Amino acid sequence: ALATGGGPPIIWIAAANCTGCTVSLSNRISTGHPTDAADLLISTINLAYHPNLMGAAGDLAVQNALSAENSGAFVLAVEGGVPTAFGGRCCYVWRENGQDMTALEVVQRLAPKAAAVLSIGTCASYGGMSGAAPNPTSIKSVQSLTGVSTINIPGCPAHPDWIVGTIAKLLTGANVNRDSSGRPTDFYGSTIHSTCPRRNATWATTFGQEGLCLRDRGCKGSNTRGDCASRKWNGGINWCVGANALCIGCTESGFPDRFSPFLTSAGATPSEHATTTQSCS
Ligand code: FSX
Ligand code: SF4
Repeated sequence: ALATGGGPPIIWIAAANCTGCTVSLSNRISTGHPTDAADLLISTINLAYHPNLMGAAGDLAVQNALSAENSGAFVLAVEGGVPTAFGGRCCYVWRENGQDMTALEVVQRLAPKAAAVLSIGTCASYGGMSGAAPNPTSIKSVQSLTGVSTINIPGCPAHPDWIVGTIAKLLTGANVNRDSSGRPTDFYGSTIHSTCPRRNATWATTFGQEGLCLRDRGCKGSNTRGDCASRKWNGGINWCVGANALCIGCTESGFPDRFSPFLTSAGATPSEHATTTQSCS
């Protein structure tokens, strides 16, 4: 589907976020088509607007977005949560007819008209980092703001394959099956813990112990869904647990608050601490 280069234009809006999801997308490296970000952007998808990756700037860029909006069928991708405090004036996305437009205005206008709405990253999907307590800009997720049922691709950042794979599926016209949190089951169908190679290993007692399970150090893998253990990151080089860092729950709603502080035990009860078994199945 991607190889044909057809398909509806994609308007990518940057709301309140760190641009990590765009950086992650730019890191795509694959043996399959599209092989990298340039292949994706130049030969495969019709990206009408992206604040960081497009060649156009200023009025020309905004006109591209507005033409796509008026073309009938477009896909809206939102990166970042949407600030609602102060009339949305913490976050402007572009200038239109001489007026600065907030993410709040643009997302509310475009989402109901889009053929599909992708919430890219945990911020757009659930609030994420940008909506962390005390949430001074009253961030909302795209779905809670607009009432539109979004396809959520969480992760802080989202994996490039999760983004590209979901767009590919949309272009084929196939149904994107989602779980109760709006995530494509193709990528978020199991917990990190259930596929982790350290699942039967002894619990690590400190950091830097190669190959040991990080549960007692605070790993959130048993409460977090994603295929990081098999897919890995940075072109299949490594992943958080593989680098002896723990899973911090970044694909889940409520992240980061629900999983903080990160470096404390993820649910091991005092009685479990007292056992000598110290490995989990
Ligand atoms: Fe949030 Fe993503 Fe984390 Fe950053 O879009 S999911 S802060 S990696 O850039 O929005
Ligand atoms: Fe892997 Fe973390 Fe589960 Fe241990 S707790 S097996 S490190 S995902």
